[in-house]
Amino acid sequence: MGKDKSEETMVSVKDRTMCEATQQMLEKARRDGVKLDLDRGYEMKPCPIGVESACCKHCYMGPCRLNPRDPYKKVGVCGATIDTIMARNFARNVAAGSASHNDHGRHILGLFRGIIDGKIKEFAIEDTIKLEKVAKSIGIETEGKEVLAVAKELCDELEKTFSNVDGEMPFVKRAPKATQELWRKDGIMPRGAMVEVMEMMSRTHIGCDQDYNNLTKQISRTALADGWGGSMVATELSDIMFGTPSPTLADVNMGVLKEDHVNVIVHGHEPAMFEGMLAAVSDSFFIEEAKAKGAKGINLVGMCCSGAEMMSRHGIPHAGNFGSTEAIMVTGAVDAMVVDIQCIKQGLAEVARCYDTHLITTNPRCHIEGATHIEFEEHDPRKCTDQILSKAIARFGSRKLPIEIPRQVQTGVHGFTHEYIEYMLGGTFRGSYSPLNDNIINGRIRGVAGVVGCTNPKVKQDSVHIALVKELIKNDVLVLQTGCSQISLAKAGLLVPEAAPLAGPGLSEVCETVGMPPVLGLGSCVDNTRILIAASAMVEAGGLGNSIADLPVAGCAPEWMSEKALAIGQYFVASGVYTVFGIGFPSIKDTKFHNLLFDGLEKQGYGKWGTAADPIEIARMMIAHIDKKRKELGIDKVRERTLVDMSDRRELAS
Ligand code: SF4
Ligand code: MSK
Repeated sequence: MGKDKSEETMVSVKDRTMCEATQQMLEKARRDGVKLDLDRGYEMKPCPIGVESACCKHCYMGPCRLNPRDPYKKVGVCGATIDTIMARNFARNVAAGSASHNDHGRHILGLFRGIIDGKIKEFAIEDTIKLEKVAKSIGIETEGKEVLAVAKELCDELEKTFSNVDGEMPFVKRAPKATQELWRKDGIMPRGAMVEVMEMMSRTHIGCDQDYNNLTKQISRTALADGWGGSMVATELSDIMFGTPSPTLADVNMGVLKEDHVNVIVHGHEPAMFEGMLAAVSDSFFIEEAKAKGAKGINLVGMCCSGAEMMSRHGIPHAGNFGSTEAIMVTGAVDAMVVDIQCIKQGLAEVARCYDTHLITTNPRCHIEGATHIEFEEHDPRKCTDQILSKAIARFGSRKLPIEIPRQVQTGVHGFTHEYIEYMLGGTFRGSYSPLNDNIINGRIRGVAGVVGCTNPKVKQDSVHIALVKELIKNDVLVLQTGCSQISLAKAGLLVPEAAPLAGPGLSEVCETVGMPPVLGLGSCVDNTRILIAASAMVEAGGLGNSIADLPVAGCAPEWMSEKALAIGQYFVASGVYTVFGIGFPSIKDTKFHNLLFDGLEKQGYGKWGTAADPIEIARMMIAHIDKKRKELGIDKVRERTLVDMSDRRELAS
């Protein structure tokens, strides 16, 4: 039988992913005649006009296509220029990303309110110390008040994050004063998320805002409403309700599946359903049921951001990131994959069908054709979780397909937070960011980088994350990670203190003294807000300038794919951080809009965007920015003195 065209063009599995477990499953899927996202991504040839954001379909006089090679030659039917078209497209991406995180945050707030009102009894307020700290951070007086009274006040105040139509979002108070002043001066202080997203959508309608400068202001405001709004609400209230993470050992990769157990994977973003599943799997009734079917027990594992959050908080094993969610079902060992919202590929339904796995949607905002829907309700979690477990146990009992579980498992330390960084470096009694700042000022740590975000089948899964982070730590840049990127590096074995020798001499000295890894995992993609708070704490600790834009820090999403990633990138840029995206960026080089994002914003006192595909090039750009900030702060000379190499020493001695 002749090969079909797609088989002829198929590249080696080693070129599709760095992850050996995913390679093994991709190979098996090909043998089984099942197509995975990793191959679909290779075969898809994106529209060359769309990829550069040179087309508009905001009205039906179009769609209008401009020429990315000669972008000012033509305008749309309505007269829209390339700058307007790119700015409006970017604006709607950011609005969608911000809406996703705010929707997540709003539901977490609803759960918090349900607990306070006594309507939800299955969850509780776990971390009262954090409750008090967060309340105080936005000016709520806590002295002499009962826990529930403080919680109620915090809940009412945080409601404004979403519902405000005027004024300022509550959590913006946590940003450095100078950063806040810049936002006020430029009229981009976020009010409420709903109004920002609504205004962004309205301003990008045909015939409304057609000045890329003015559009960019609302783009920043909508993005800030994510980072300092819904995402921060989600992170902080999840910590308060489910416990603030602290470093914990956890296993990562497909080898966490167990052939002799009922395997249940939870994948998505909101922690409530996963927490509900965690409570249900320890019910002796289900353990006995599983045993009656010949299983040794029930094995609950996470994937993607839900997984990263539960791993950070409870040490639950993590089976893989976004690029492995289809591949893992090829093992045949997944008895149920349970999903809630965001980053759930529709392709999972077909792969689940091929491998006789239950794909179960649980959230009213995310149904998938072909999946079973069992709705999760926070006031009665067991109604949903028990049905899921019964299905998974029954599937275990009737497994027909051969099982093949890749062996790879990597143990690492996860669960760092901005609170823990403060404690780890400053100790219990003098917890502060001053020791971190001191190490930056004395040059042992050159700067701090946030490396975050998705994997994307346009590039070899995990490869850019791993090469970039290795290059950064080698150059004494401390790396903070979240989301799927954290899982890439965990699989590569860098989230352990033993990875310290891979770092440059200064960073490895700090890691060895403190006993920390050179790469700190902070959780899921909403937990990028932990990086915002850490950056604000660095400014407050002193010696590194007055605003986030002054800090020797940089960010990167090297294998990004989602609109949420663009919203995150823009809130970092608008907060003052140089942010580099791999894969490509939806704007055309040398256009006015592109130049504003990649240069003009920095001149206005913000961060700026950068883009490059090669990980070493990305690292070089980030390090150059960190060094530029060190020079502006006048701490560049200290570093040169601190990190003398052997030949310098010989020279000094002679
Ligand atoms: Fe074309 Fe203008 Fe309509 Fe966009 S808004 S599709 S550029 S006519
Ligand atoms: S899950 S947004 S693929 S990090 Fe948050 Fe991963 Fe990116 Fe989704």
